[in-house]
Amino acid sequence: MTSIQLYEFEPTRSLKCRWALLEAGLEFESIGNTFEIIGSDELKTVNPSGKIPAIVIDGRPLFESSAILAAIADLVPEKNLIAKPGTWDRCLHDQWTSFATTELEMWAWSTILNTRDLILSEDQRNPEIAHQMKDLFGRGAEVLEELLADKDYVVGNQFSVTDITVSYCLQLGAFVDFLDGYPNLDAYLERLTARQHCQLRLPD
Ligand SMILES: N[C@@H](CCC(=O)N[C@@H](CS)C(=O)NCC(=O)O)C(=O)O
Repeated sequence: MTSIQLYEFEPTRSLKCRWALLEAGLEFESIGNTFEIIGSDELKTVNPSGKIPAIVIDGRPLFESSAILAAIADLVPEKNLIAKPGTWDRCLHDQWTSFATTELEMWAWSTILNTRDLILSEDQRNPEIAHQMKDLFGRGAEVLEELLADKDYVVGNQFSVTDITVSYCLQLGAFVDFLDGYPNLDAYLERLTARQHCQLRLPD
């Protein structure tokens, strides 16, 4: 049996990895699940930046949530949680994962960092950037709104870990009120949150 240790803290990006592990039906050990795990010496042995999520699979450490999701999905090819390596759909997985993290998550996360007392101190924060970030987020959201006009899922029209990444990035946008006026994205998020193992928590 594959041995898996997930370094996580519930309200963070690690929820994507927990969601993928549950979809995969893989047993895993949860390590941390407190704020104190972030930046700890223990975590730095797996991820030198001290950030979560990080994972150890059969003794091999891996960090970056997108890489972790692909690794989890590839452990259970029979579950079709990711397009097969070498296919064009796998290229599309890479495309949309990169798109979501750089064209959506980046702007929403920057807004969260600059408007909330989380990681940056008050003198380091600049809440004024929120308007600009919303505009940039909107450009990415428009692209996905169009893509999902006649599709239920991002790649191959079936659920995959690509949807975990994309929906998490959209959810971050919803938290900072960037997601008004996108009916297809609303329907997509509702579809995903209806899944038994979904870990997204959308604002009311
Ligand atoms: N690109 C990384 C981002 C990891 C990340 O920034 N994690 C946050 C929690 S969501 C963290 O641990 N931040 C601590 C810090 O910035 O010091 C990924 O997707 O895994």
